[in-house]
Amino acid sequence: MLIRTRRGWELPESRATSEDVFLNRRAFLAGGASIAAIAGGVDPAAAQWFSSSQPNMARKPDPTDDLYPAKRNEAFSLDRPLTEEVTAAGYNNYYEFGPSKNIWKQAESKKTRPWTIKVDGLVEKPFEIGVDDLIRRSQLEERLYRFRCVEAWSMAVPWTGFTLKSFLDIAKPTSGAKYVRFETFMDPQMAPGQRQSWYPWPYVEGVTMAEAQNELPLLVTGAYGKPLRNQFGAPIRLILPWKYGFKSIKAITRISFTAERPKSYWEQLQSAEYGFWANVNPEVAHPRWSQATEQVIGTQQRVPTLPFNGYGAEVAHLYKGLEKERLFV
Ligand SMILES: Nc1nc2c(c(=O)[nH]1)N[C@H]1C(S)=C(S)[C@@H](COP(=O)(O)O)O[C@H]1N2
Ligand SMILES: [Mo]
Repeated sequence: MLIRTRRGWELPESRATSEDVFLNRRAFLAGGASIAAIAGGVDPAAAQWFSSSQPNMARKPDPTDDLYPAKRNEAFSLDRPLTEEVTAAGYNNYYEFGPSKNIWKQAESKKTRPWTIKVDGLVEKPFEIGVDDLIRRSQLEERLYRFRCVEAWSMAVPWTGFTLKSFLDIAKPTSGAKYVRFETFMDPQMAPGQRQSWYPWPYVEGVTMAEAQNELPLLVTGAYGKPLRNQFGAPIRLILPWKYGFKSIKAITRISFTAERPKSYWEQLQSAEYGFWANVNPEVAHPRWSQATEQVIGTQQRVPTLPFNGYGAEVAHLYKGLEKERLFV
């Protein structure tokens, strides 16, 4: 067995671009994790290091197999090639299963059925719905979206899902609802990362009602023309293509409508570095690295990062009058 031990405080700063490098330092000091998550775009060699183990591309049968591939919505086209499935499936952030990018294997232990989603808070009537029920009641479509992680790497993925907007018709929020709060499953037995008590589990994210009503946010249930793989956040996740990747929460079990702004997982951990809005902006550097360019995973290319990740025409208007807020963190 190959054991990589590198003491956290010895990481060269140029490679320390991971969202949780700070945490790993704490973990090392506490004698915890033995793998440092130091991948990101700054050092392409580091990115290759993480994709050195090829994911197993065989898939188990899924109760929604008959719904895929869904019809592609041609309105969402790309300025770059799609990332190869095997590349995207072998380079993930999923801290419930560990701090490395190479968690596809660990994520196989996630049990994705039965799976229910609790809908509560400021809604006409709280309810629970089985994920297959929800998927079959919704209109699935495929969209090609760019995806930009705050660590300055990017990919382009054909996601399948339904709009968050369409889900609002099912959830029926009341007029007092100002935010939508999403929560990931909590099961430390199944997800070893959740046994690490210095993380504020479960993973939480949120958007405003105005953002939820926009055409772009997708509740994603598939990728590459198939039901979602575990490492991508099966059976259902959010995708917000104009925001840094950490906003796109995986494996959702609860959706709540609130009057108060939810405090996300990363904000709870490090509010100096991660805030609520997290809109992609090449001009606002992360406190520890530039956001001007991004490493396209699976290639040797670095390309300029676009404001709102190239989706400004669709979403920039949502932020008028909010200029005083930390919109790009
Ligand atoms: N529940 C949960 N959701 C999550 C994460 C996570 O660790 N746990 N990581 C986030 C981050 S930092 C990124 S970049 C994307 C990665 O999505 P991908 O693995 O499909 O590329 O998922 C986001 N959603
Ligand atoms: Mo990320």
